[in-house]
Amino acid sequence: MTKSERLFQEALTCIPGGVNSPVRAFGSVGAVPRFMEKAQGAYMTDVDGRTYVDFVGSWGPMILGHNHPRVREAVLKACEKGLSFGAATEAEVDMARLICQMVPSIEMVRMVNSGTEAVMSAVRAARGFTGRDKIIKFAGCYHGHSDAMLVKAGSGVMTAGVPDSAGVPGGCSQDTLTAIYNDMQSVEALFEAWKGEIGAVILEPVGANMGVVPPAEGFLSRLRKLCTDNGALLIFDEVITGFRLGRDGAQGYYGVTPDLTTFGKIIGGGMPVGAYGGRRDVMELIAPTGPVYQAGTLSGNPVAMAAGMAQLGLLQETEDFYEKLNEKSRWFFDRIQELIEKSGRGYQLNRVGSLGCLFFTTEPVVDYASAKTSDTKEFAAYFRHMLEAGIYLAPSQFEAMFLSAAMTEEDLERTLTAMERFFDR
Ligand code: KE4
Repeated sequence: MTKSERLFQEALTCIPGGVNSPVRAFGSVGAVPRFMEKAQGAYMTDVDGRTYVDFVGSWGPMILGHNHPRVREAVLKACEKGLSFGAATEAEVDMARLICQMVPSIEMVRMVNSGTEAVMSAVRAARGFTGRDKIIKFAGCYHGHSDAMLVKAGSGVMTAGVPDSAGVPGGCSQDTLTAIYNDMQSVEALFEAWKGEIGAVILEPVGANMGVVPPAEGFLSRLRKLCTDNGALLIFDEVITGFRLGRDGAQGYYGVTPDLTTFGKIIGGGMPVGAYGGRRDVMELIAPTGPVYQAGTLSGNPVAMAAGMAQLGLLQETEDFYEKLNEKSRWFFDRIQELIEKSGRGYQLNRVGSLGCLFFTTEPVVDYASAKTSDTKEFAAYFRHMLEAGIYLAPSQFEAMFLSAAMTEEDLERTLTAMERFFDR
């Protein structure tokens, strides 16, 4: 029995599913989760001493690679002054100013502790600002586990959101309407059916929780216009794309400005950090200056700020950081495309910047329904094959590959070789 197997058995006795977040349980890929011991640069090493090229990167935060010395040193230095004060600190001002500098649409920003908290708070701010309860989300987009976001995909135009989890009262999800990603008609129909009642539209500007699904040409700009014309706020959930696609995330990459943006992952440099921000006239409604309540014991924690500032600082000051990462990613994904063509299997590859997803389906993947045509059994076999080859992928067909600046050409060639062997088996 490996140490991971033993630890998993023990974990199952005292943690639901043996994990602190469901996807880590490897439930859909038929393997025992690898318990990780340490990580450095592009690699993670499990408790049995096996090292992997890591394409999960803690689900996005590790864009520089793991344990970057600048980030680690900043954290250790901050720890020397104490771990948490529950009081205002200079670090929070520095962090807020840096985010506002890097993302032009952010006039004010509030730090929280996770992407879930950021989305929950941004939705509340939008409802408070517009005085409207209805919000529109898109099937296949994931925005964390707050009640209003856990609604079944695919409800019809007139039907209120139906909970997609036990424990979510209908009252919490009835005001969440679901549209189809990349389908403007489905959004227009909801605005028509609920005229004057839609407070906000929230989406991942690049879908990355149904695998990777880029916005169709003009989709984001048409959503922008629809929201403006109807007095609704446009919320970009950039928990994944923020500081990933560029300094100013997807909104900079596609040139569309939301009213509010949510962040997570990269802004914490590996520590638990989320944030939401945007228009000053909206953010000034947040307590204590306004009637929209939101709070958090460890929000803006000085050690977490030190990690986030170090990471964002490196991203801002490193010459051509994104050009280099996106060029390396383009080269890598082009090579995968060649392997797919050579295999004759017709699989689909979607990619944007350093995010990508290989779908085990021959249907172009443009939304949740087409993503779901993927053969998840074939994906599971591919996942296990790659894991055995020392390549650590997200244990689900409906996640993304996250490339990091630490990955070398050799790491990527090794990954491509393992992929080719799978296609040739
Ligand atoms: P957290 O609460 O997990 O920090 O963030 C929630 C969230 C919000 N918005 C987007 C676009 C997200 O992708 C996420 C969380 N992403 C998943 C991975 N797809 C986190 C991994 C997990 O749940 O363990």
